[in-house]
Amino acid sequence: MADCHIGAWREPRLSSLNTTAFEMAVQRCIDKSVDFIVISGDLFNTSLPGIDKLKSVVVMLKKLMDFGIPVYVVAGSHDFSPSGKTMLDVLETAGLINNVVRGRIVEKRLQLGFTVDEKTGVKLAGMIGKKGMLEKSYYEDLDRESLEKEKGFKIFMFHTALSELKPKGLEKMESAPVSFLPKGFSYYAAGHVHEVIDKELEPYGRIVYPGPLFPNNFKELEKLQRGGFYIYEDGNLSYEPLQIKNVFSISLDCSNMAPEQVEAHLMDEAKKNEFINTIVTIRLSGRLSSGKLGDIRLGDVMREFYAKGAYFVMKNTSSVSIEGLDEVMVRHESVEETEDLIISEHLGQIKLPNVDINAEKELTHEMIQIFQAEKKEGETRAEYESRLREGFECCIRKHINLKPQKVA
Ligand SMILES: [Mn+2]
Repeated sequence: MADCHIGAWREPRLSSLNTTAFEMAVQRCIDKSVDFIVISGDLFNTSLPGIDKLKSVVVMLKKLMDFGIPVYVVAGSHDFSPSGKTMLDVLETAGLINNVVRGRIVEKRLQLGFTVDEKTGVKLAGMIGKKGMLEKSYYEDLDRESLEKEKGFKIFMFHTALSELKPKGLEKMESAPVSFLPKGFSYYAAGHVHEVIDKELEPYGRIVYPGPLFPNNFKELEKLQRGGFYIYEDGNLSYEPLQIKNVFSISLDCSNMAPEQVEAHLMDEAKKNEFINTIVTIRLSGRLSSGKLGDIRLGDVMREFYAKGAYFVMKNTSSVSIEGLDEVMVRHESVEETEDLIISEHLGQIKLPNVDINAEKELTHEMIQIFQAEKKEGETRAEYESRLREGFECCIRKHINLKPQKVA
C-alpha cells in the first residue's frame, strides 16, 4: 500500500475516513494472512500527526506485530518536517515498523543496503521521496549496480512519479525517468502518484502504484471514488478496493444558464435519489448567463442533499466565471501543484549568496513547510516558536553559508 495520508482532510467527517481505510486495510491483511506489508510513503499526511490519529495507527501496527506481520516503509514527501524529522522514526524506535532506506556514501556514490524479511527471505531496498521531487539528486548519485547484482526476490520501494507512467491529467506533476531505478527487481512498490497503476516495464519489472487508501481531495474523490491496495501472491496481483462510502459526483457546465436554472438542476438531482452513506461532490464550471455565483443558493441545495441522507456534501465552484469578467489566475487542483508552479516561475529573482536555482527551490519549499506548521495540542507557545525557529535555522544553515547567530 501507499499514500495512506492519515490526518488528511480538515473536515472531521472525512478525516476519520483515512483512518478507517487504514484500519480496514490492515484487518484485511490479517484476514488474508499476508507475510508482510510494504507502505511506499506518506503513511501520515504531516510529519507531526495529531495524537488521536497517531494512536489509531499505533493500535493497528501493534496488532500487526502481535500477528507476526512485519511492516516495511519508506518515507514520502509528506512524512518529513523541514528539519528532517519524521514520526516514522518514533514508530521504528518502538519496533512497530522497519524503515528500509539505509544508505551510505561510498566514493561519492549513494549505496543502499537491503533489509531481509526473516520469514520469506525477500530482500527490500528503498528510496525516500521528498517535496518538490528533491530526491532527484539522490537518484543521480545512486549506485545502481550494487543493487542490481544482488540475488533473490527483491522489492524496490520508492515514492516518486515516473515520467513514462504518468497518468492523464497529471502531466504537470514532477517526475523522474524510469532509468533512475535499479533494474531487475521482482517488484517495484511505488507511491506518490494517487492513481492505480500496474505496469510491466522491461528491463525493470512490475511497477505498481496502488494509489491512496482513500481519496485525499475533491478531484480524487471524483476520479477514484475509493482507494485500495494490492495483495501479491506467487506472481499474481489482486487489487483490494476499500469501499468506505459511496461517492456521487455532479459536474455541471453552467454556461448560458441563469443562477435559478443551475439551482433547479441541482435540486432535481437531489430529489432523484437517496444519498445514504454517500459523499456528494458538486463541481460547477462555465460562464453564467446572468447574475453572480452568490445568486445560486448552494446552501439550500446542500441542505436538500443532507435531507436525503448524504454523509458529506462538497462543492467546487472555482471555475465558474461571470459575464463581463475574465478569470486571470490559472487554477490548479492541489495546493502542492500551485506552490510548485509559483515557486518555479519565480526562481532566480532574489539574489542569495551561494544559492543556486535548485537550492533556492529546496529552500523555498522548506520555508513554506516550516511556516505553515500549526501549534500542536499541548504545545506551549514557547515550544511552538522554538520548533519553528529550529526548522528555520536548520534550513538556513543547510542552504546559505551564514553563521546561526546571524540568523537569530
Ligand atoms: Mn501522497
